[in-house]
Amino acid sequence: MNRDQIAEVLTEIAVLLELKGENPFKARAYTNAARTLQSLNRPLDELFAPGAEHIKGIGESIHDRIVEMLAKGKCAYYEELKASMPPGLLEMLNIPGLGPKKIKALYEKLGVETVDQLEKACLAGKVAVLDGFGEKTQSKIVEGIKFRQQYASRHLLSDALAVAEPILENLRSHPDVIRCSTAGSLRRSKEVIGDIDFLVSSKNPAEIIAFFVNQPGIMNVTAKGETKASVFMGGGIQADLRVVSDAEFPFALAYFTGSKEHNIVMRQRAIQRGLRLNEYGLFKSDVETRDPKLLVSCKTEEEIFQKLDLAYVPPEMREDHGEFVAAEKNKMPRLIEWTELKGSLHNHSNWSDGRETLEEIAQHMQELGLAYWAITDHSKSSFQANGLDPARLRKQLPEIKKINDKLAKDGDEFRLLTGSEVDILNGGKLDFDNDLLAELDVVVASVHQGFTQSEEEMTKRIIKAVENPYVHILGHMTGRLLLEREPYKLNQHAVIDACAATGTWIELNSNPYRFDMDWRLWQYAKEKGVKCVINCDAHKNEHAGFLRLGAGMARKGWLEKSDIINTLPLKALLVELKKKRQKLA
Ligand code: DGT
Ligand code: CA
Ligand code: CA
Ligand code: ZN
Repeated sequence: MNRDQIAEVLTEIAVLLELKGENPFKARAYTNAARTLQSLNRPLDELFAPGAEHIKGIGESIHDRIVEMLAKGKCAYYEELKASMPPGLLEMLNIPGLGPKKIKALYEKLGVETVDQLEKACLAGKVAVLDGFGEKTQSKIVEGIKFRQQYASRHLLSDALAVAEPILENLRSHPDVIRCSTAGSLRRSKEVIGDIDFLVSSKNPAEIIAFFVNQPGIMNVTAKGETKASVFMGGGIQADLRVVSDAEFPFALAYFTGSKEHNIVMRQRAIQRGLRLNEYGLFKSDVETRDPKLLVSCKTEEEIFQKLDLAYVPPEMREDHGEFVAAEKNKMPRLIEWTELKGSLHNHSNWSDGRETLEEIAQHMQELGLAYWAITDHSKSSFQANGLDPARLRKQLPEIKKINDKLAKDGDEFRLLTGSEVDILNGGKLDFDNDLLAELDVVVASVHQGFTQSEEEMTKRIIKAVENPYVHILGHMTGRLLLEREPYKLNQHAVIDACAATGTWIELNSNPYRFDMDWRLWQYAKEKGVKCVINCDAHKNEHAGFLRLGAGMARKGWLEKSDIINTLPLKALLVELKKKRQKLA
């Protein structure tokens, strides 16, 4: 266990003792010991070596418990204390305004053991009438519970980015900031974010902390120290900032970028080389240390990887998903850049449930500098999305041609492509006949209803659809909506195999609720030779921006430019769009 972890256990022991109603001096001794521990600079291994002099402010029994934690990685006394108490009580400590004393009273007088029970008791007015509580405290607790629910929740990548990017910009322009970056899951481009992590290097941490906690959009400052702070942003997203010296920056960046799983392997590699890697540095030492005299200096993350005989691993790949094997052999993929994407092949217009007209879409996407944009409105079975029947679709085709003719006449190279997002019906039949599908440039096939089938039925249904020679792309493979709807049951590997066998492409749907197919499966798909299409599934012009998020997910799936169909220029794309039909039809 490291210093922070041990200090945390000591602090929790103090709280548990208070909750138990033990002698307050005993509890305070643990709190003080935790603080003392944090303030000592020498390595713990030295301070608590056998025979070492006892430290002032840490009594005999606490000293022994620290020695135990260093040796065994756990503390029996703490485990016992915790086991003797309903776990919900500790959880209540996270509610603003509730301390051990109040929690103890609620437990003893109302039998409240969980946050849920506490909320019910408040709503029934039972808390207000207790001695030392009152109406005001009761409503504060209810508020605190609501706040905590937001705190505990997780957030879409897009929401976290919207909050983080302006703050990062502000930090970057502060004169005392030397280097700064996001870290954590946000930097790794995870599809769902717990909290936002910022890292800054500076010679003036106090100034940076003060600047940070005064950023616009901050609702509440939950912790503020000399070199770190935690805040709540609008939307209930928590953000942490750490300020380090510039020499520490690359090590802290690598550490706080994670993932935890990735870090563990990095640390192991360091140990195998007689080194120690932690958030403070890489040290020539075979025990945990932060002694600057032992530091192997690295100016960048790249150098840290180098010292561990690894090629640089981009943040998106740091998931312990095979990156160490690739980096050892210097066989890293050259990951896709979103600027290499030339358009999107799954999008809607106001003919179905999209917002803009065909003309507005064409103009906007052309202005963005894209090369093409497929219009794939819904088919008739998606009546809730105003899906097109064959007659309306056949009317849409000449409208698109008209726009393209005008573009050609003006010497513009941008083109709309015709298409459909055709429903995969129960049993795998498509919503349109092949005759009609054959007239379209791009056919995306997706499931939009009948989500509750068995895995076997759903797998058969989708495989049947991808076997259709006119289906280019399998749309949002699992139907999941992140934080809202679970994926339907599906054997995704079997579907990938079927796509490989038929030459069907799989969509990486870049809508931040979807990111479907999941990044974890792309390495397998790539191995099988399946191509990816990074699609916006745009329902508004502003959804073109999803391309960047989708590329982030593709990077997590190790995808390169050559794996992704919509990096092709128009001419090459049109050739590719004919291949499956030529082979199978
Ligand atoms: P999140 O916030 O849940 O979306 O995920 P992360 O990865 O941002 O996690 P967070 O914010 O708790 O911590 C940021 C990074 O710090 C994490 O990715 C790895 C590193 N880290 C935090 N705690 C530990 C730990 O106990 N051990 C190791 N090896 N790394 C840790
Ligand atoms: Ca985080
Ligand atoms: Ca964090
Ligand atoms: Zn769609």
